[in-house]
Amino acid sequence: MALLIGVIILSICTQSLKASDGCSGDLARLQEREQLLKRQLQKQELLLRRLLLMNQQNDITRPRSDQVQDTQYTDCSQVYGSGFKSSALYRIKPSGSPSTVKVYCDMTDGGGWTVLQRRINGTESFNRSWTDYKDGFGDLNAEFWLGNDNLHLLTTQGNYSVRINLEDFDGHQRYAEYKNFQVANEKDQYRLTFGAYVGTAGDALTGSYQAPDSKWAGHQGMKFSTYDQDNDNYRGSCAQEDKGGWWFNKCHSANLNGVYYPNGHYSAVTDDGVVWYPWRGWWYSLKTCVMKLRPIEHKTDLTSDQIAAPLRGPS
Ligand SMILES: [Ca+2]
Repeated sequence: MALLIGVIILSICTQSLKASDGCSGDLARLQEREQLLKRQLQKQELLLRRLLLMNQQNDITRPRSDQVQDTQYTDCSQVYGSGFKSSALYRIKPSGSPSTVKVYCDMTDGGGWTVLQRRINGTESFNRSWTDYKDGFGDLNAEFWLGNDNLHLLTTQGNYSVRINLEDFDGHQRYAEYKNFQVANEKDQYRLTFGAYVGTAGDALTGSYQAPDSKWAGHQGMKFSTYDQDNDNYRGSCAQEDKGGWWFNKCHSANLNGVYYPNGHYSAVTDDGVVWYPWRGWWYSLKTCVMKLRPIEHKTDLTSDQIAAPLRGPS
């Protein structure tokens, strides 16, 4: 608008007061002003283009436009099966979910994993309320909890495995996988049940590595607890003492929502670190932890991986 007014004044000035010295001064100032406004406009257009580009790059990776409206994936395994092989954010709609849910799909380890929890650097507090754990919290590209309602919907729409990838501060990696991982609804305090274990990190969830421990340390059949809702088997509150929400017993042999200690080894009043007991014990807090879900019938598309490999560059 300022530019337009400037041009009009400029035009009037030029036509009616061509010979006037005073007008020449005004004319020069207006021309200067016009150039300034043009430069500002160019800057703003450039900024807008950059913002649009950033938005396109950072936004949810959407399925091809012809599938956006028609296809609703119930989990990341279906996203993978439809040809989307990049680990990124996608929208899914688990059966029974009132709305779509933004999730991080992990397409490594055979692909098709819906990530439910991630710890990488301690930026997010996991000492959160019942409502926070119910709805989920954090940043899907960094540290987060997907939410207990989503966990319930996902794990009850089929037969799901959970895979837990762990890393310590020396760069060593281990994993644990459980079949038939299922989280009950809120009425049943998101009770946890799971089946057979395979892996390299040790079977912390059943606590069966030492038979007597499973009675108080195992997590099979445990309800979820937070600092404001104590559903554990301990006379006190495990969630308050161990500072995170979890399926506590009396209290745990795995506490993956515990306090993030930046150096691994720690000392505290209770074993409140990011703990996976059978691997590094109660007094070592892990560096990274990712928990992810996939239906047991998931099919890894090896053919496309094998085809994709030679296409990386001409030989
Ligand atoms: Ca208690």
